Amino acid sequence: MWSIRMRASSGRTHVSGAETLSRQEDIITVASSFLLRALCHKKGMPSEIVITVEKLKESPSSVAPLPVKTLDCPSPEQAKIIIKQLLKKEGVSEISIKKALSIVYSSTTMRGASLIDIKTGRRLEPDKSRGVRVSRLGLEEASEERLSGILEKLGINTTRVKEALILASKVASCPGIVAELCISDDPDYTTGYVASKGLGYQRIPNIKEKGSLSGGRVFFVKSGSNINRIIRYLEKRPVVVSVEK
Ligand code: WAQ
Ligand code: MG
Repeated sequence: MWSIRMRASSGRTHVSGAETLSRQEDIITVASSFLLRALCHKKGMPSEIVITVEKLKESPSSVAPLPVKTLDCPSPEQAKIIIKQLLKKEGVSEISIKKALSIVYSSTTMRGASLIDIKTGRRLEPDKSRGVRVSRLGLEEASEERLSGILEKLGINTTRVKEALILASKVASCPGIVAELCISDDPDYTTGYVASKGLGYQRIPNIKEKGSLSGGRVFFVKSGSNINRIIRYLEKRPVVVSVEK
């Protein structure tokens, strides 16, 4: 198995990124689809595109996809209420929720995710402007059709949903991470989610106003966790999502 990663930027501004795992025979197809994505991004033409193709040193472990649910939500105001309710259920404190909201609703976006202590609201990622980028994640080949089938039934079988669900399923499997909050930084994409092992993947429509440049991800971390270990898992540990028959 190979890890394929893409990052596109314009000066110091991050334009787009993507990562997946691939079999050797699919490297060219996957890498060119990432290149195409970088060249056609809504946020504009990047001035630099980096594609990394790297053979994995360890074989991936597999996790099940989180169960998917789409909530009713008419507005960003309502979305904030829903986010608070869900995160509270997972033991995230008021102050940590506030901090997270200020990050994901800010118009300065990061390339990766912020890590926030569930009690104190403190940010734990070493590089606050970049964040932590989850990498080395993918979908087991035999599960591709099964996952498409599940999402098809829900009317959401898109690359974006698939990639977000795969990411959320890896993140939820990371020891020490309690929950995740995500808003796309794409101005036209207004559905976000809250995810955790217990809550599953809960989609929130109208999480932001159409045209808004804000977006981001926050991973909520159990107090006292070993941060380096968490980052190593998120960035380096190969994980594939596998759907049972
Ligand atoms: N690791 C960590 N953070 C990431 C990663 C990653 N691999 N990829 C993106 N981010 C962060 C980064 O701060 C981006 O600004 C932010 O997340 C949003 O990324 O069910 O499209 O790729 O309908 O714009 C979720 C809902 C869509 C899908 C998420 O995110 C659905 C999306 P985007
Ligand atoms: Mg985006």
